Amino acid sequence: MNPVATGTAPLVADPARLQDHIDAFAALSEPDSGPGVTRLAYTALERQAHAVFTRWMTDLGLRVWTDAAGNTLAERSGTNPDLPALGAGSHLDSVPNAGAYDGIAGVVAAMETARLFAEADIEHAFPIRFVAFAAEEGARFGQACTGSRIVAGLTGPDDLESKSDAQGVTLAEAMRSVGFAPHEVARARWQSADWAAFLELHIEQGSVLESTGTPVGIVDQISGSTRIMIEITGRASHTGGTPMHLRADSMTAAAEVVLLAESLANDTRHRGTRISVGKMEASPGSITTIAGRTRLYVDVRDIDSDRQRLTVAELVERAKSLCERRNVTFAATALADASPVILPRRLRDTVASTCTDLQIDYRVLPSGASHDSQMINHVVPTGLIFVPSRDGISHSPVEWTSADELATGTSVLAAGLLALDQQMRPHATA
Ligand code: HGY
Ligand code: MN
Ligand code: MN
Repeated sequence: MNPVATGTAPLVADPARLQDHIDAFAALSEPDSGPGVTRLAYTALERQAHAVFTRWMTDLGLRVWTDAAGNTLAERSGTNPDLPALGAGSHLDSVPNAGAYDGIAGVVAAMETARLFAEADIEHAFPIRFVAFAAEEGARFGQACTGSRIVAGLTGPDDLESKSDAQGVTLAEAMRSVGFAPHEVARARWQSADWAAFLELHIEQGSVLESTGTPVGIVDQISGSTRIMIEITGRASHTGGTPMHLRADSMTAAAEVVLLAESLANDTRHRGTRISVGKMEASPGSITTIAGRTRLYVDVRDIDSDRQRLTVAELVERAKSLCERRNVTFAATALADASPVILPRRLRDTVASTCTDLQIDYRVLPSGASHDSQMINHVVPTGLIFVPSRDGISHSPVEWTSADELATGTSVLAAGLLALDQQMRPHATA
């Protein structure tokens, strides 16, 4: 093993190898699911992606296991097995019709880091665990970061039984369908004593890095998100026979709620709040029937916890009264709620000094998207490294990050882990 002295030649990630791995994961997509990548939480395809990760990491000689939540961990031994682990990783599931980089970039960067350490026979004191999280996307069940919430103790068996997808399949049923036992997820919990620090690399999913020409972002805070389903019930009736003044139209009420949400987010009181309605279901969904019932799925994001929750309360209150005025009924159901998180300064500073040592420009910025880092930071001090997203687009087939940009971020990830390994050693074994 080569001890990594400070100032040794930096490990340089291989762009072509990174791209090959990105392409291999991107190929694992639901057949006939339309453009982009569709690999939803707790599906056979997600498990196929974990099997690929398992194979590649096993081939590198790491000890690999999958926990009760479906997260896969690969450990490279350190010289001092009594030390807690350093970690790196991200998620392998996607939203429907996604790009190829959200989550995958961080897993591929972790894999490349493990390969660089193996090829250079790098010595580190702390064991290092490379992690592929399960079920980070909330697209299917509403709640984001289920795999990492479970290890952080933020989600338990009851949650898993109560959340379901558009087909009525619960999170628990989906877990069972791919071989996991929801009632046993507590076994996957991480203990703070077992972990020293964790770094996630992720695409920015915004346009700050690209617009400022900055190759690396270091995240200081991650937005929270509150997600609700609003159900508006009117009266289905004939679109030709029912005069306008005799209607109880749930779709027109829903349209007014969507515009209300947008106006709230643009209100000067809500400078950082982002409210979206990305999904709406009208029934019976016939062109010749006035919509009797319309469901809206609302996502409220903010880096200010109070403002996030107060905005949701104001939206619900004002939407309810507009429905009363329109003579339709209103009901709101909570789907998921995650608080904003401020990531530890110490890790940010380590990644920042790593960038400086590597002469790589960086920028500290908040994350509008949620991440596994947000959850595991409850158990282990976590850092989040961003690489640029072209045109700031994500959750879309046109999502893209160049292999060179990913290689730059990966080199920072690898060097950052080794810097933490040096910095965090107990003095006795330094
Ligand atoms: O929804 C999010 O922010 C993340 O992509 N799960
Ligand atoms: Mn993601
Ligand atoms: Mn995502």
